[in-house]
Amino acid sequence: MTAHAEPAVLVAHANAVAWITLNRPQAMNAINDDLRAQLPAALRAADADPAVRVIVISGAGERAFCAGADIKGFAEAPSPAQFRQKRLQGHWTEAFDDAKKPVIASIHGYCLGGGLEMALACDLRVAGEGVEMGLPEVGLGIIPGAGGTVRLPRAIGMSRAKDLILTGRRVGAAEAHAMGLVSRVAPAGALREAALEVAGLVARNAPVSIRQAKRAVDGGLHLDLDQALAHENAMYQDCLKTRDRVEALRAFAEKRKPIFTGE
Ligand code: CO8
Repeated sequence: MTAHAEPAVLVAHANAVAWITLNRPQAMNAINDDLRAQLPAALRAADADPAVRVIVISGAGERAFCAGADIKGFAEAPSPAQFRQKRLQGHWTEAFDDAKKPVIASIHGYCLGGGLEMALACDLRVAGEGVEMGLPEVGLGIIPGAGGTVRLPRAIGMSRAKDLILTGRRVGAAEAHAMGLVSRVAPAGALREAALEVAGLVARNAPVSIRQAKRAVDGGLHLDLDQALAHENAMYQDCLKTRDRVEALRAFAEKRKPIFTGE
C-alpha cells in the first residue's frame, strides 16, 4: 500500500458484530495485492477479538460486493519472482477457513469470480435483490482457482455447480436463492439491515455453541458417517463443560433471557 492510499479494507464494530468492508469501490472492490493482504489480517483480528461474536463482509459503493480478481493486472504472465510472491499470498482464503466465528457475506451488485469464491468461503450469504453472481473464469482462460470448484459443489450440489462453473453465466437473486447459493434475499435498500438481523440472530446464542456447531458442520462434511458422528459428539462434549450451558437452563427455569459470557 502506498503512503496515502485509502485502506483496501475498513473495519467497524457495533455490538458484537465486526463489519468488514472491501474498500475499492472505484474498481468494484476487485481483489488486488492490498486487498489480498489486508482482508485476511482484518478477518484474523476480528476472529481473535473477544468482543466480536459474528463477522460480516460487504463491499463499498453502489455497484458491487466484489468483481473478482483485479484483472487489469492479469495480461502479463508473472516473472518467476512474482509467481513465488503470488504463491505466498495465494492462500488468502485460508483466513476464512481458520475463522472460528461465523462469517456472513452481505452481497450486493456484482459478485463475480474471486468475489463469489470469497463469499463461498463465508458461512452464510445474504444477498440484495439486484445481485449478479457468477464464476466467469472459464471465459478468461482460467478456472475458478481460489476454492470455487471445491466450495461451490459442496454448497449447492454437483449439477448446479457445474452449470455455473462450465457456462460462466450469472444468476440473479431469485435463482441464487432457489439453488441455495444464498440463504436470504433482502429487498433493495434493506441489505444491511437483513445482514445485521442474521448476525444478531447468531450473536444472541452461546458463543461456545456457535463455535462448536460451526466446527461440527465443517469438520464432519468430509468424514464418513461414523467418523462424522464421533466428531459431532466431541464438539458436543465441549459444550457440556461451559457455564453458558448452565446459565441457559437457569434462565429457562427463571423465565428470563440467558446472559451468555462465552465461558
Ligand atoms: N478488475 C479490475 N477492475 C475492474 C474489475 C476487475 N475484476 N471489474 C470492474 N472493474 C473496473 C472497470 O475496469 C471500471 O474501471 P474504470 O471506470 O476505471 O474503467 C469500473 O470497475 C467499472 O466497470 P465497467 O465500466 O466495466 O462497468 P460495467 O457496468 O460496464 O460492467 C462488470 C460491470 C460486468 C462487473 C464488468 O466490469 C466486468 O465484467 N468485470 C470483470 C469481472 C470479471 O471477469 N471478474 C472475474 C475475474 S477472474 C477472477 O476473479 C479469478 C479469481 C482468481 C482469484 C485470485 C486468487 C489469487
